[in-house]
Amino acid sequence: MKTLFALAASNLLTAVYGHGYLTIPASRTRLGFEAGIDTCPECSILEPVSAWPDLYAAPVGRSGPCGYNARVSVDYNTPSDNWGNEPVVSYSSGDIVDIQWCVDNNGDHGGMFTYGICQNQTLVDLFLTPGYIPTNDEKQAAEDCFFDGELSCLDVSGQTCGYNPDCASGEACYRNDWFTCNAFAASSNRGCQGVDGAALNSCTTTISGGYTVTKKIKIPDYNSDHTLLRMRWNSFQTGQVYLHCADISIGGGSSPTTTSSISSSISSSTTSSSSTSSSTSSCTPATTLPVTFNAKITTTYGENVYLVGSTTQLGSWAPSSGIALSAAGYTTSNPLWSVTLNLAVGTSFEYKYVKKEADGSIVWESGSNRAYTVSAGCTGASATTKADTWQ
Ligand SMILES: *[C@@H]1O[C@H](CO)[C@@H](O)[C@H](O)[C@H]1NC(C)=O
Ligand SMILES: [Cu+2]
Repeated sequence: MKTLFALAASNLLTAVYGHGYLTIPASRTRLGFEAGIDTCPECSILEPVSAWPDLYAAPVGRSGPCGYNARVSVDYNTPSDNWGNEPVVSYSSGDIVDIQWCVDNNGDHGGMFTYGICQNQTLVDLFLTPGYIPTNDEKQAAEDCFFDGELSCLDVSGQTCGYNPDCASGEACYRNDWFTCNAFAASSNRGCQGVDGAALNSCTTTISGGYTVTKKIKIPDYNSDHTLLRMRWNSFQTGQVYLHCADISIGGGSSPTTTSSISSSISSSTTSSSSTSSSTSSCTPATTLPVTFNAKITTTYGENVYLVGSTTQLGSWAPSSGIALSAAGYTTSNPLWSVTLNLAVGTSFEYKYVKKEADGSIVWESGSNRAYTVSAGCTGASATTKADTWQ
């Protein structure tokens, strides 16, 4: 692993120009490029951020789920004359469809990519309202919702799932090397061997020519006359995340279509923030506070997950004394293991997740220890959430 990182760092100087963007369905970025507004569609980048190995760590900031291209000062989180006013494609619930993005030849930085559909129309509507640019908080809330609605590669039966985060570290499908050509761990797998094995210029980029990267997704059981498909690529080699949206519609689902106006969502968020501030005025500082650890960890039947850490409460690094997590919220598309602990305010500790196999053996996470500090709060505060992904 060390060697790989050293190699990646030395490539950095020559590979900083790469990048990619969602092409099928036509993303807002692609439409901006085709309209002549965006001169480098593959350059819409959230950077510098921690993009690896915790795929969920980096806040989306101004980039939002749909991307902000700083080169041309275009925010794709709001509709314009050329994108966002209507769906570019209609899907039906249960459809298996090809989704494609285009990576530039000069720097397909490896890592993982994922697609999501946020099933909260109130949130998505913020991104469909002409003239309205969502706040950074709204962008983050939507991104969290896209993570909740992550479309698992494994939902498409028979699909090879390398490069997708629903494969856990250690599984054969867990891949983070070059998507297409010139693998950066080069000696044995140099050449076009990646996701599509596609030819140079099989899609359009403005820097060095693009290669297509295609995967199938399964459209979820959901209805919306106008919603968004979000692509997120976490680069392995650089501190970069690529975010893009396409406007789509989905029919045929069993859940009812809901519509709500932007004004109602804004006034409800104003109401909730004012009620929060009024409750803050009667704050009794808490000595312990609840913290919910939400860990995305793909497991097989018979495997269980424990949190083990540096404090006695967390088992003093002995897996046999660790805290068991619950799989009550676990689904294929969202492999969630969860536990809520009451922790002493001000405590700092380190921890890791372990998998306990059916035969009792223990598998530790790789990487460095995770760290957490319990910050101060009021008595009765609801749990703080710590989102983690198996590393
Ligand atoms: C949808 O998002 C809004 C705005 O964040 C939130 O108030 C509402 O509770 C969410 N609805 C559901 C069903 O999660
Ligand atoms: Cu790049």
